[in-house]
Amino acid sequence: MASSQSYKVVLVGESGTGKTSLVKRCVERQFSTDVLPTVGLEFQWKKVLTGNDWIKLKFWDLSGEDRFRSLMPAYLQDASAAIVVYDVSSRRSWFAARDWASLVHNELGREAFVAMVGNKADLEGREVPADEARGESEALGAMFVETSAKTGENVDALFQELATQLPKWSRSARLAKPVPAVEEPRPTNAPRKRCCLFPQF
Ligand SMILES: Nc1nc2c(ncn2[C@@H]2O[C@H](COP(=O)(O)OP(=O)(O)OP(=O)(O)O)[C@@H](O)[C@H]2O)c(=O)[nH]1
Ligand SMILES: [Mg+2]
Repeated sequence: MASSQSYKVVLVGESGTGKTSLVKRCVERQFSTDVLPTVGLEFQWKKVLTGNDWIKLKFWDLSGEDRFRSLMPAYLQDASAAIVVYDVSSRRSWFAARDWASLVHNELGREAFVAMVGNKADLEGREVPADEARGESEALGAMFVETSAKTGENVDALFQELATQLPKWSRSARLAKPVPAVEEPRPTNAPRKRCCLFPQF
């Protein structure tokens, strides 16, 4: 019988970069221009099939607003991975993303699985060149990918890659043990590894 493991995945990054939209695209297959800013924290989850195993990704989606910053240490506790989101049309959000990655590393250790995600790849007027972000992400030991929650570009690939890498990562790093399903919150809303999909990582 196929096994099942669950992992806590936190989404961080400047407000408005599209964290909630990425989760919504992944879980509900939808995109909305009317999505409201997250107040505090939102939970969602998604089961992803990798090989014979169902991997449950439990998303902790925190508001990017500064007033919620003090929640970060508690929020990051026991996280298996962090998705750090920036907006490719905002250099400021990229600088913020680098700060968020440092904060994640400080809280979870240098071995934390971090994905740097340049969202809104559909927009014209890019301010963050992909090559620059990829290079800096590699230097940070983070996976890198550009996505669009609007068109769906690379969104499934991102979460599929996460589900594929996390079991290997937690086994080898012995960092983030799968969290028992009984502890999971209810959803709201009513050494580095080489990735197969992102060979640059
Ligand atoms: N063009 C485009 N717009 C996007 C994309 N992703 C999100 N948006 C829009 O960006 C705005 C902010 O998206 P959210 O998902 O609320 O951003 P957030 O990071 O969750 O923001 P906070 O909850 O405030 O931290 C919304 O108007 C979305 O419709 C994208 O890939 N492309
Ligand atoms: Mg949000």
